Amino acid sequence: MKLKGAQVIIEVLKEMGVDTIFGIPGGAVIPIYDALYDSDIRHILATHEQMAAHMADGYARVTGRVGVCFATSGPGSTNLVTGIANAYMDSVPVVAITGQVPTNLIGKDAFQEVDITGITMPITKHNFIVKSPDKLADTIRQAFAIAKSGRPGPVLVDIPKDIQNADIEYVKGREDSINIKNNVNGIVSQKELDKAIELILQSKKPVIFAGGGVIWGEASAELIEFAEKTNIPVASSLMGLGCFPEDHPLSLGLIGMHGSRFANLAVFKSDLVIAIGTRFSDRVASKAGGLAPNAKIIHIDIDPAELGKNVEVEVAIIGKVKEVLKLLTNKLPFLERKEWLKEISDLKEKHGLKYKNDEVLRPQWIVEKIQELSYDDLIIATEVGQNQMWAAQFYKFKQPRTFVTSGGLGAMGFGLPAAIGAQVGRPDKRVVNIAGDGSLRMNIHALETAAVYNLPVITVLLNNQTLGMVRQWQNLLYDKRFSHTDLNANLNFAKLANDFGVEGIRVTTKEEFEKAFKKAYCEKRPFMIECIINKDEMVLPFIPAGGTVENTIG
Ligand SMILES: Cc1ncc(C[n+]2csc(CCOP(=O)(O)OP(=O)(O)O)c2C)c(N)n1
Ligand SMILES: [Mg+2]
Repeated sequence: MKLKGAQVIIEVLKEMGVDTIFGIPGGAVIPIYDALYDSDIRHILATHEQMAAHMADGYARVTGRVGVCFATSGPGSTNLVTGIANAYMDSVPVVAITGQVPTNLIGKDAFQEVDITGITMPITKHNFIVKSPDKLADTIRQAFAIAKSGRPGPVLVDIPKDIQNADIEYVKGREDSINIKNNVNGIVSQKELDKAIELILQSKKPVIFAGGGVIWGEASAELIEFAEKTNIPVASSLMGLGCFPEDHPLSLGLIGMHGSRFANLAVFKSDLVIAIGTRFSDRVASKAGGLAPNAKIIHIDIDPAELGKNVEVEVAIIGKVKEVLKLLTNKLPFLERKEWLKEISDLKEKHGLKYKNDEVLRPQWIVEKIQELSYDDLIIATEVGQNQMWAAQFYKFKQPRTFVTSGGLGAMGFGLPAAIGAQVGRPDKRVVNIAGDGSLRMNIHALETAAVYNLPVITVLLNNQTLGMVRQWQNLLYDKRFSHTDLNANLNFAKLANDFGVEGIRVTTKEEFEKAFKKAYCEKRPFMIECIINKDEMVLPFIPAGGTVENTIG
């Protein structure tokens, strides 16, 4: 069938099962948008391309599918950069399609020409520029295959305008018409497995440290089975939250810089760490060897480049975490660990997360109340800073793909657009964005998108009138020299939300919050609840960068 290049792009997206695209049109993608006009694919018009990328990212995180965004050449594509870097750092499958100036103008500083494949080289799993019409269809198919194979990540396809206008013979393919040969051959090393089993049998104080790879590897059920059979407690990185139910007796919850002291102590005292689908980021293993100084480490990951990168490991198992966990569970007997589990429950009693629960409206209470009032059935997104850490600490995640947060990049402004993308991907669920006032300022115009498409995201703004997390560091580590962290307290976010078409309610007391949240939760439309909180609230405990649990503050 003869089609225009732009039509081929839309046809291939349909082959890939794409139902939603986030983007903004422009000169270099007009042909693609023209072809989109005739298709059933839903398009969400963003207010800024960074938003489109974060929306695609949020959509991918909650659905497990590839998120797709479109941008025009030049500024459209450079606006995607933060969003692409964010997806790269957190291993999220996103395909970004950008328009490019016609091939005969490339390299001539044409209007809105920018070398976006060069710019995004270090922040994409792979990227392409399509220079010949006959490569177009397979390049897009390949982009999807790369984005979702092995360790997922973003892929960018840059398509010059003349390729979009070219006449192309299109032959329909299928979602699986391109097979990626990644370096995981599917065979798990027997030798490494045997070594792992021996270490697990010998260990008196083992812990599991689970990361986002468990979620992307769809291995939560296998993790629960493995942990229950071996009675090994499970700690989680920020990206791993939700992969193991936090109400499970074996759950330790979050570890690292803002993990509970009890969880960090449990890992610190352990003699074996079984790390699964995690990269030992410096937010967890801040000081080399300081996370678990007496432990041997078994590291299981699909990406061989992660094994031994940030910490030295005794046993490195390359493979799909789901399969490796099944193999380990089958080979191990039921193990009882009364002493270790007793030690851990004593630690929990002594060093669990706490906050002052008085009559004051406090962020920790707000997070707990959100969970209680919504019957535990939410997807939580966050911005970056204290808001993010209070959400991670006090919301008890029980299901994978229910926590959407910018982990590796820590990009303020991620939460609201990601929440919108998540809401598009999971219309059956309610998405709450726990936000900070600094971060929300960055992308507040995404509220308009929520209003226009009636996406019932609830923004719970923890308004402390400050760049709180930076202020906290200044407070604790920089002698209270609050350099440029106070924000304009006169901005009325609730009022601003109303102007964007989202009902905004400002609250200052616990009673007002409860009333407002109940209302927002009952009515299926977007809301913003602006909670005025004290700027001196802190996220505790806190292990300063480079320290260990022995340096914990709070
Ligand atoms: C794009 C971006 N710029 C700057 C930072 C540095 N930074 C990290 S947390 C933070 C403060 C965030 O303030 P707010 O959103 O109000 O959150 P709070 O900590 O007050 O809850 C800043 C400035 C960042 N992470 N991202
Ligand atoms: Mg703030």
